[in-house]
Amino acid sequence: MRLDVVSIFPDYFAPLQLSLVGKAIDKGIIDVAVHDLRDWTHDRHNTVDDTPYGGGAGMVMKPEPWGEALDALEGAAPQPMTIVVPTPAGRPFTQAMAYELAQRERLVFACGRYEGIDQRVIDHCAERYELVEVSLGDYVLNGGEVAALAVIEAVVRLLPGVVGNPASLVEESHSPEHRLLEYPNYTKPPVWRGREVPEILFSGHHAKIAEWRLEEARRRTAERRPDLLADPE
Ligand code: 97T
Repeated sequence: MRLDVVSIFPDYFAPLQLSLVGKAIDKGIIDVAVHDLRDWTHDRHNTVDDTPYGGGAGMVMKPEPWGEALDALEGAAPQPMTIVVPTPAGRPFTQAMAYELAQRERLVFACGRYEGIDQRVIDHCAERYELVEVSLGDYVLNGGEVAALAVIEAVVRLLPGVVGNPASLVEESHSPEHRLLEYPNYTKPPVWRGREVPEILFSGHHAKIAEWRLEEARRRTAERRPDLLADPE
């Protein structure tokens, strides 16, 4: 999979070299290119934003640098592009969307700052490419960079060969097979600061353990995320 990221803060993406995503790069499973949007400006101040038509607070990202950036990326590699735009006005990002995006050949992350990107860029993307506008949740960030990092990690770990044991993808919270929060986990020592590991986990009775874990997962989900139990999707 090829990943392109366009941002006015390319340094935000240094952590992609680390950990599991970094290993996926080293193994050749993904190819990542981070681009500075200002490379596609032509004025002395490398201007990427301007005041909003109609008035209001904040600044809007100008369309021209984005148009040139997308044209350049389109010409740089042959795979069809899926444009991912993090925005608080997007569809809530889910594990199901991560599985969907993991099937694409090429993802291009367009990270906006300020109050967002001129809507004509979004409309242009929808017409010319596959476009996905995603939100990480109902809170406000300063820009799309942190959201893009989260989406990249969620997607890349689903690619074959990235996570050592693919079975671990099945059991985890929000996997399509298991729409529950994860059960509590324990390791050695058996007693820590007076706190014991639940007895059932020493029993060796695998069916009973599975039943206990499912019950714990359901209890947690009911407590913290009742919406997951109600949602038939
Ligand atoms: O708050 C934002 C600003 C810009 C781009 C994305 C976001 C955001 O994404 N998920 C939640 C908030």
